Formats: sequence, structure tokens, C-alpha cells
Amino acid sequence: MSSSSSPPSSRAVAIFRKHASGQLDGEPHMTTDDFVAAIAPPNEDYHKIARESYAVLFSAADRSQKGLVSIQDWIYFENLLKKPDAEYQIAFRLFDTDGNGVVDYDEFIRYYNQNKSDNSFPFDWNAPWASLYCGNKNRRHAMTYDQFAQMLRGLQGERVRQVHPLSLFLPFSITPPSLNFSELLI
Ligand SMILES: [Ca+2]
Repeated sequence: MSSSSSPPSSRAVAIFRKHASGQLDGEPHMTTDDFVAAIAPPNEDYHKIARESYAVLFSAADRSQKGLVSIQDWIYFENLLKKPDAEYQIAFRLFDTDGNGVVDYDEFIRYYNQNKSDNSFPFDWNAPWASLYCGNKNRRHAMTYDQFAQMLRGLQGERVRQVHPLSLFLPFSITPPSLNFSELLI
């Protein structure tokens, strides 16, 4: 059974109502600050990096890129975090900036270049390995979620075992949100 079909937990709804300070079309919505407050560990002494780490997840939760998270977005995100491949699902949504369900080459390059750090995976876009997923310069192709996840797993296995998939691309590490979230739901 897909967890995306699970009914929303009343706690998830309660957390949303507690934190949502924004309004859109007369409905409560979460701002970035609301969202970070809802998912970050309650006693964490924020510093800038931690805040940015959590705030980046807002982009994955804000499915229509409207700058606010609706109750439907929140419940969808909560279900996403329950999935065993949550980190990959989140990474995919961060890269799929137009939300059309595939990551095309331009999206991939753009997100990678915006977020890479000195520690990021150094892609050789012309390597046979990379063209397997992204195509070559004559013919680029978009990645489905399965292809994207396969690529990330390949990257991890090849280069950095035990490394969080998002940290391959982002200039900071993200504490797996599922842990914080489940603590929050206890
Ligand atoms: Ca896309």
C-alpha cells in the first residue's frame, strides 16, 4: 500500500494549524518560518546553517512554488517523509523545479550549479556514466524519479558510501527530516 494514500494523521493536521500563520485565498498556509519551526527539533539552538538546511525542504514541500505550504502540501510532505526512500524523493522534488514529474537536463544543471560547494560531487557531464542518465550534448533526456534515484544510488555507491544523498549536491548537510518529524509526532 502506498503511504501517499494514508489518511492524514490528526497530529499532522494539528501541527499545521498550530504553525500556519500565512493566508492564501482565505485558507491558512505555512510560511517558510512556520515550516522550519514545524519540522526542526523543538529545542535546537538555531544557527544559520541549520535554518538554511531546513528551509531548503520548504521548496520540496511547496509543490506549486507559490511561496506558501497548504494543508494538502503539508500532508503530502508528511507522507513523503514516511517513505523508505524519503531522501531521494525530496532530492527529486528539489531538482524538479517546474514540478512536471521529471528532472530534465537544464533543471539538473541549474540546481547543481546553484547549490554546489567545494565538497559537492564533481560531475563530468561528458563521461559515459553521466550520459547514461542525462544524455549527451547532442541529445539530452529527462530523468524520471526511478532513473534519478538510480543515479543517486550509483553516485553514493561509487563515491561516497554512507553519505546522505542530498549532501552530494548541497553546501550543507541536512539532518534526515524523518527522524525529527517522527520525534515530533510521538
Ligand atoms: Ca521538471
